Amino acid sequence: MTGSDFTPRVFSGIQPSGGLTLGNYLGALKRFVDMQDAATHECIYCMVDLHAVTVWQDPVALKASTREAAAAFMAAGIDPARSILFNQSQVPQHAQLAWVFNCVARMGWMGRMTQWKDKAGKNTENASLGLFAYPALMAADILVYHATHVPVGDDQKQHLELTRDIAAKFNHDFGVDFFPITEPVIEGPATRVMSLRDGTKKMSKSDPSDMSRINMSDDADTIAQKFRKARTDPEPLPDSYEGLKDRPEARNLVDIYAALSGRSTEDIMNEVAGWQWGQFKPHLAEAAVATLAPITDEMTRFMNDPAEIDRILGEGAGRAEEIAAPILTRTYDIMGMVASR
Ligand code: AQP
Repeated sequence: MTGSDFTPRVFSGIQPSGGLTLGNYLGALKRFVDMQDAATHECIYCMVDLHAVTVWQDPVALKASTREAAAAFMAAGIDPARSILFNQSQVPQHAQLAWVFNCVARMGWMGRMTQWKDKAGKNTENASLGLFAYPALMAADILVYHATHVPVGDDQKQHLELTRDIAAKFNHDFGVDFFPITEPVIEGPATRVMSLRDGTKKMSKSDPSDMSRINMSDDADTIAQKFRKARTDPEPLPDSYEGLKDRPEARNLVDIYAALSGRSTEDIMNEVAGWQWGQFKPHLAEAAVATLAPITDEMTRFMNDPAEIDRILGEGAGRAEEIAAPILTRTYDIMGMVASR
């Protein structure tokens, strides 16, 4: 059975491990909104707090970041009446199915995950068991809703492949066609926005340097300053996108500008060929502010009413659980566990 035999359903999530970045916006949030607005799929979006705690999170900061992320989702255009919006820890079936998948996935599969290697670094002895098992929880997040499509940034491609492997192994081991083989949706001009300090590293909310990223909560002056200080090289902009091949920082800024302005990179190169960075960077900052300022204002408005955010997340969790609970019960049943009370 493939994804096409199931109800078209989208699931995706963002870790509330800090304030969301322009990378999260362009690579994920903006596309979540597009999929909601296309109205071809039921959409389920989640603040994945159980993933966030695979590395240390200050409890007060985690609560604030979860509400801030929810505000960012809604400010960017997620409508909780049309999409289901909630935080992961409120729906217990995520963790319950993750345990099942911990028993389906193989140690070797998990050990090959590049995110595990990157985040655990050399000191794997000291990394949490949760960080190692992270991809099994991600598979559970998706499959507990029988989601058929998952919009993500490029960095999540390997985890999505593992989700497909887990679904296929479960179906094969138990002789069923129960879990869909989910399709990743990795498309658009900004599937990997890079750090402003190092064009070979992904822009990340947990990078120690705040100058490496644009936060969705940054004001216009901060955005202009971060782009002004963004690392580049001494050469002017070339007349073709090809000319950016070995210039990662330069290419990143052009990619960001193309994504923000909704234009092709070829079109952008026609406009900016021969420009110096002193001319291009203010232009880029202006485009970023034009996109982000209305969203940031709306985020502030939502964040002024945390009780309302909590109410929306609670309501979303109830709707999510209505879908997840029977799928978990059926999973237990397939495995021979007595699930009814
Ligand atoms: N730089 C990026 N460019 C494009 N897409 C990105 N995403 C994240 N960074 C970029 C996409 O955003 C979604 C949510 O990601 P996440 O926050 O759950 O985890 P992450 O990918 O690990 O993001 P961070 O910012 O790097 O988080 P930390 O620092 O906490 O690990 C995903 O779809 C991701 O692809």
